[in-house]
Amino acid sequence: MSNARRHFLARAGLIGAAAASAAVGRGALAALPEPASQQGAATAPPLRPSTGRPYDPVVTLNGWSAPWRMNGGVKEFHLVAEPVEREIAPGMVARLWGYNGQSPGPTIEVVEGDKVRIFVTNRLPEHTTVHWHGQRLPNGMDGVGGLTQPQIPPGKTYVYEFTARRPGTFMYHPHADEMVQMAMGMMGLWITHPKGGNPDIARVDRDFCFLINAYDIEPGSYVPRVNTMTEFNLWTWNSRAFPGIDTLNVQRGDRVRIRIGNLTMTNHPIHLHGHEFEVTGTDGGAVPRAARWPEVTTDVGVGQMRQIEFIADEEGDWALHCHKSHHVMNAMGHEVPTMIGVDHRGLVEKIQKLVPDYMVMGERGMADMAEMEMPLPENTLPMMAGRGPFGALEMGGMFSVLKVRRDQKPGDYSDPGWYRHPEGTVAREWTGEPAPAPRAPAQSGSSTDGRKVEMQVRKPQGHGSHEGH
Ligand SMILES: [Cu+2]
Repeated sequence: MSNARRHFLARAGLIGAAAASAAVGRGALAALPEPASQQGAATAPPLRPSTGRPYDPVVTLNGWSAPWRMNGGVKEFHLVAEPVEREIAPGMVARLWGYNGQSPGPTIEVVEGDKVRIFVTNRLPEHTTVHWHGQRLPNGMDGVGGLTQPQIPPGKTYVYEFTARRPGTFMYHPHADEMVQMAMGMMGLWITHPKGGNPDIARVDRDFCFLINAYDIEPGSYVPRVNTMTEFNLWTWNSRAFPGIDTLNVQRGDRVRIRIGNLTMTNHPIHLHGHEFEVTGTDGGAVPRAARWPEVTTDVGVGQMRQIEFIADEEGDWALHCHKSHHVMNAMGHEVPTMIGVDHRGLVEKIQKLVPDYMVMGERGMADMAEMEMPLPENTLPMMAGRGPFGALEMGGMFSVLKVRRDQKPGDYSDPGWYRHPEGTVAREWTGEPAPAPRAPAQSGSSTDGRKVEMQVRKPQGHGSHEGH
């Protein structure tokens, strides 16, 4: 080895040693940020920022927000696309694809003007990308596989970099083998908080968010069918179905914001009881104040986001749900004919001689099904479930409760239990004179001369889709 060469190596070694002692973190910052991971489906408390610009954090229903690290003024996040196990509700686990241990992935929270770098590692068996829905960004950061970037192969990590230019409610999801990857649960929320005051963005006391998603998981199985177009059987918020969706617990008088994004194949009219709200923003940004109007239901179309706001000034347990009645149920056989008004007595006894377990459902409506303890295949949720202070709720799917309490402390998101109604404020049984008996019923299964007539009530053939109901 020449002297010059030896001299060069010595100098390089010295420089290296000086740099290492000056900033131990520099080497680490050149490496990938340690990806955070979440195992359970509990609602994490708001992640208060300890570095970067200040903001009021959101609460992701049955989810969490991703931690970041500051690297030379850039906020760095690390998403890992991977197979995950998600509890849809107690009693049922789904094998999905998601990010960082769960589906949906963690909510990413940044502030308007932040420079952001997101590392995306692909641990799926096939390629993927991430599209940052609603963002202003350089075209090559838009995440459309094949169009704006090569696909991210399994095992590789890609880097996305852009400035969060516009405050608002956004989401992220793959733009690669989309039908499969979204049917498998790959999605997450992105919130860009305003920098300083914004005339169209109010400060709120509670800021909740969730994504609407849907799965088709055959009773007794774990993996969604990925080719399903419309006939999903699990209607979920953040990959949770009632009674697995946490309640939204607030203090009376709070200004409450709820941000909702829809990544299913159909629209969802989201309905809140007891209050009127305004749509204050979409994924296109804040709605100017003069353009807002009051609503109690807002339709969230496919690929849309809505942020609603209201003052929670009525105490109680207020239902918050999708208004499509088939979306507040869990997996069920839609081939069940409508049986209301059909008299099965006699027939059942005959069948039971052949099939001892035979049971008829739906003769008096389907409410019985919420009370009945029917044997279910393993890993299957009952069609209607959940108990309230007055009995079975007969709900499933996209249903939760806004709990407004006088004494729910600021920052306390814990469940206060069921509402205690003030005396005399609950619907009650009439105990006076009974209602008159129905008049000779031409419409209810008897002919006018009192003879029994046969009634056939069936849903139209070919029903099976949730669309159009
Ligand atoms: Cu719905």
